[in-house]
Order: sequence, then structure tokens, then C-alpha cells
Amino acid sequence: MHQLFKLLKIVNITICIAVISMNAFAEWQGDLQYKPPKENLEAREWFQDAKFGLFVHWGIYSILARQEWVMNNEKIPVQEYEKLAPQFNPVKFDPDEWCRMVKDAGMHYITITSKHHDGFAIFDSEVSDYDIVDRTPYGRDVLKMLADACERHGLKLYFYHSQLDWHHPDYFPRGRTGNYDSGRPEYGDWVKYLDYMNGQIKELCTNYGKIGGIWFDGMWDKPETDWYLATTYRLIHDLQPQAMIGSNHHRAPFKGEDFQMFEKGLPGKDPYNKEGTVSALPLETCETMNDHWGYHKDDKNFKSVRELIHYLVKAAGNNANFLLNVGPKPDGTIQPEFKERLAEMGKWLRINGEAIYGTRGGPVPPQEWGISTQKNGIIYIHVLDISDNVIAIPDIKRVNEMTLLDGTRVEYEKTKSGITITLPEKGRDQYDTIIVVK
Ligand code: JFZ
Repeated sequence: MHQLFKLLKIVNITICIAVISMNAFAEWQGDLQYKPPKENLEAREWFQDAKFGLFVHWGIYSILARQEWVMNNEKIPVQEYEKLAPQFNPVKFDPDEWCRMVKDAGMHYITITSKHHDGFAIFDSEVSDYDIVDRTPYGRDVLKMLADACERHGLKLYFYHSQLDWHHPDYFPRGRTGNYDSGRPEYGDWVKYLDYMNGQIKELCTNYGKIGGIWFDGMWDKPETDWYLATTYRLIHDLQPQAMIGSNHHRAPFKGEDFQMFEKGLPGKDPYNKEGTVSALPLETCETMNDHWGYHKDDKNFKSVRELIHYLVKAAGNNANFLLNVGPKPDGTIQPEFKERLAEMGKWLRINGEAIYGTRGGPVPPQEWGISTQKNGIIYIHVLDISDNVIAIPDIKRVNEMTLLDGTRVEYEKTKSGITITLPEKGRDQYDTIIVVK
């Protein structure tokens, strides 16, 4: 009997230790003490109301015109890759024109790559000379130019910053990528790398006015590593309390993060987030307009305006923002195929934006035919695919008035589980017929 008790005690202790360490493992990254202040909570509301932003992948990789992963994919040694910098001369870059394009598209913010995985900073950095001011004939800080333009045009600016770095020698031990013989030494000081990274983060939070936030990416390259996120996140929140932190680590958000992003898919349906967690934080999903993020000269697989509008509407119905990407050319211009699509989306939003901006995901769960959004007690039913003139809507119990956005009356009938709507012949929209339910 005594022996049995002893055994049970050992088993019990082992289980306790296992449970504690599992919890610790899930929570060891992040800023465990973080409580968002008022200005951060307000920034989150603004963000959720804004709904639509422009993602920009721009760097010296655009010269090769084979997307932003070209250094890793083609195993280019650091010394070779560095030769791109003296060729980067975006003389046609016009930040005011970019901002006008963004506003005209109905977007409210820009998220631009301050540094991508290749390690090259397109801003003026003091902690490194591997940047646009020190290494290119252009010699100007394009982020500063863009930040000033955004200020003039009333847009918010966020920075995408890669934690993963294929260039810095102290990014060591190496992760899943950038593992080829790049000419970097086979040793390095991880803490020195993090100091360098935090140094650049500090610059981004100091020299560009009030920023929207930081969009991190690349932790997934070394998931087992301690990134000392509390240090990085506190640095940002101390310097800019309203700044929203998000990280594309494809897991449930860590403490200290202010929004959750999804890549190439609606919340919980994206291909990378295996956990499928959708948190209570503000949500954002990003997508490319063709098949690459950075400029790719041969990629003509453009999504149609219809597909892009449907993506925006479905994101809104899933309570998420849509961050739509362009990869500018090395000369600073944006290709016409991108500009045309953005302009068309803007045209559509000028008429239908009421049912998108300022809304949250609606009470009717996503259906075959479409989704719903809501704002101030009004439900917007978005009919994206009409195969039938009559649609059944569950979960709506009381209706005072039902019209199209332009005021045309809509006929409906009450049923046991909700209502059925007969779509009017006139006033339908080619992309999304919106029914306003009061
Ligand atoms: C990341 C970047 O690698 C990419 O270049 C782009 O910036 C995008 C927005 O974000 O995309 C990823 C990140 C991780 C994986 C795949 C794509 N992954 O782990 O398979």
C-alpha cells in the first residue's frame, strides 16, 4: 500500500511538471505584462473601421524582378546580392502619387516593408550602413518621404519588418531558410543580432512621426528560438503607445500583440495557420494581386476586380481588414495592371462603402451566396453570388425596413428560422448586391 502511494505521488508530480512546462511553452514568447492603454484601444477601433489598406513589398530585390525571395531561392551569396544596392535608383518614386492612388482606391492606410528577409533597409539606419541612404545612388530615405506624404494625405503608415535576416552575420544559428553557402561565417551572436534589430525598430518608432504600427514577419524561421519579444514589444509600446503590433507567426497571438493577421486566406482559413485560431483582437488578412508580393516581371496572373472586391467583402463579413499588396518596380512606379484594379475598387467603394467602412462582421454567418456586415443597428446583407432570386437568411428575427443601398424596396417573407428575400430585378450590383436591413 505504502509503495502504491509513493508511485502515485511520483506520477502526480510528473504530470504537474509536464502541465506547467507545456503552459510555459505556449506563453513564453510575448510581453506577459502588457495591458493596452486607451490610445492603443482607440487605434484598434480606427483600424477596424478603416477596413482596407495597401501592402507594399519594395526593396532592392525589385531590380531582379523575380520577387522578394530571390536571394534565398537562387542561393545568391551576400557579396553578390549586395551589388544590387548601387543599382537601386527609384527616380520616379512619387510618394504623393502613391498616396493619391491609395485614397482613390478607398484605402486608409499603407503597410510597407522597412526591411524584408534580404536585410536591406529602405530607410536611413544608423545601426547599419546596409540601407538606401548609405548604399544607393538615390541616397534618400523613401520611408521618410512616404511618412511625410501620408501625413499630408491623412493616411496611416505601418511598417512591415522582417525579424528573419539573410544578410546579417549574427543571425545565427541560421533558421529554416537562408541556409545555403551565402559567404557568412559559421558563427554569430544572437543577442547582438537582436540588439541590431531592436536598434532599427527604435529608429522606425522615432524618426517617422506617429506610426500606425509594426507588422512583424519571420519568427517562423526559428520557431524554437527565444526572440525576447517582451523587450521588442515594450520598446515599441513605450515609444509609441498607440502603435499596433502584429506578427505573421501563424499562431494564436502572443501577449503584447494588438492585432492578428492572416496570410492568403480569411481568418482561420489561411493555409499557414495550422492552429486555425481566430482571436478577439482586430483581424487583418493580406493577399497578392497576382501571385507574388515583390515585383515579378513575368507574373501576369492578375486577380479580377470581381475577385478582389469579393475578397474585401468577405474579409469585412469575417470581421477582418483587407491588406492588398502591390510590388512597385525598381524605378518607384507601380505597374498599370495594379493601378487599374485599385481604381476600379475605389469606384465601387465610393458607391457601396457604407456597407464596408466602420462595420463589423454581421450576425448572419457566411452563406453560399455571401456574407453580412453590421453597423449602428443596421445589417448589410451582401449577395455575392446569385444563383436564385430568392435567398433564405437565418437568424434575422425582426425587420422594420428592407431596401437596397439606393433605397429600392425589397420584398421579404418571415419564416420559422429567419426570413426569405426576393431580390429585385433592378438595382442589382455586378459584384455585390447589398440589402440594408433596419
Ligand atoms: C511572408 C514572407 O515570407 C513573404 O515574402 C511575404 O512578405 C509575406 C507577406 O509574408 O510569407 C510567408 C511566411 C511564412 C511562410 C510562408 C510565407 N511559411 O512559413 O511557409
